[in-house]
Amino acid sequence: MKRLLITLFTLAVLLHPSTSLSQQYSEKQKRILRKEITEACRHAWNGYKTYAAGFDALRPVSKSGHNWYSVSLLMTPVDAFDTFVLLGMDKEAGEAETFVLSGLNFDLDMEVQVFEVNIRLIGGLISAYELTGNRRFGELAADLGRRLLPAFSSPTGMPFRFVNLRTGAVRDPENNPAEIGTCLLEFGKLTAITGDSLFYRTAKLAAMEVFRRRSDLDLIGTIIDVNTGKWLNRECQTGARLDSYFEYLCKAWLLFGDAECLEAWRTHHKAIMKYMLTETKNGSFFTRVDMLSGKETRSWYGALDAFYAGLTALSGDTATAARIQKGNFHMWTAFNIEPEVFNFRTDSIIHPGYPLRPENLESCFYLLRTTGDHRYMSMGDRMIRDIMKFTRTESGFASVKDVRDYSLSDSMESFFLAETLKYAWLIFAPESRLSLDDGVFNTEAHFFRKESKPLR
Ligand code: DMJ
Repeated sequence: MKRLLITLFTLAVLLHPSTSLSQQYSEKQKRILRKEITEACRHAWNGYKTYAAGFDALRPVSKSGHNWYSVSLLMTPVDAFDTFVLLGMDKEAGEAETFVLSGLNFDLDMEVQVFEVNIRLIGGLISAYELTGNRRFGELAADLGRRLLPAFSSPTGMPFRFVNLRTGAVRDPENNPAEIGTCLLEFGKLTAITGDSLFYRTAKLAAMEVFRRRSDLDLIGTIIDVNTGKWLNRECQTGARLDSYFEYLCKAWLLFGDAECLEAWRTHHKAIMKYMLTETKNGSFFTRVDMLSGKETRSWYGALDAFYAGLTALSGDTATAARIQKGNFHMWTAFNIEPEVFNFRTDSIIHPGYPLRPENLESCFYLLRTTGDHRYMSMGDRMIRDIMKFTRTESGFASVKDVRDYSLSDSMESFFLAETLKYAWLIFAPESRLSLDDGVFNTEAHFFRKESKPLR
């Protein structure tokens, strides 16, 4: 009997999901991992410099450069600069700085997507300004911010998706909460830097116009017409098109002490927990629901949703965050590398790509910081090793076209340098290197220092 009990106990320990994640990392192991991640970062940058210098991004399979629009906005150097500074890669930081300060000019008769240039360029320039004190970075950020303001000229104050940098002409009123609400942090910082309150007022009004249109269940939809204020798609989810709207409400409180944003964040978060959080044997996932009825539309979850575990931890609920992260890790390990979207009830893949996204590692970082539990280092270790093993090419790192066969596609998004490698490195770095008491990361992992005076 005693032997049977011991065998059962041993089996239970071995099968417990945390067993393989119970490793404690020594200082030496962490140092080695940081070194490997720094080397990966250097490899990606060398590829960019050799094959795509001056372009927005590297095409790592064809070894060429790619621009988003007709003229390069130097997405990769701007996005990567603060990662190089954080990782102590001084030579690379100097090179990225030279690209940016000698090549960046926003006076272009060219249409850009407000959301993307805001999080990557204004975000990158603000953190560069705060890190170096070089006013030129701040001036570039403010110049781009002013050129984005005409996008908010809709009858509701919510922005159009595209704006011409020189003429202010706008296009595409069918916008989504993430692209509408994800200016709060950058525009708040621009208000602090320039003293012009218009930036934060504009971004805040836009975010609050989304909040005002929440359903009786405190949920929102996926697409809204910024001219009429009417929802065009009523599906609520935590991933694409909604993710950073929720993130910025919470972080505008942390960064600027904006109590209205805190209230909005709490309202949505409560509803998300009530109607969307779904427990399974593999961990917790957020399902998609109709904003009016709260009824499930599709049990789809993916790489972008994974950030919400970190946000939940950051906002203080580490127990729920741990269950969501268990689901995130399942998503990673069940399919070799996480797919863009899968059905968490049937464990089947909906969209099979992995474009080098950071969110799963990002959540490991926040859970590690908030709980101190080394299982999140083990998770991060597994993920970054898979990334290095399966996505490395001769000239950089490539997105995975299909996680089932590890086939690659010809793209290395700038967020790989801005976010993925930064969060990976931070997981193994001493807390003293960057304290979450001092500020918050924008949604592209650019660190903004906390403001002493509240904004509203
Ligand atoms: C990044 O540009 C940002 O993190 C954004 O909020 C979501 N998508 C990518 C990374 O996956």
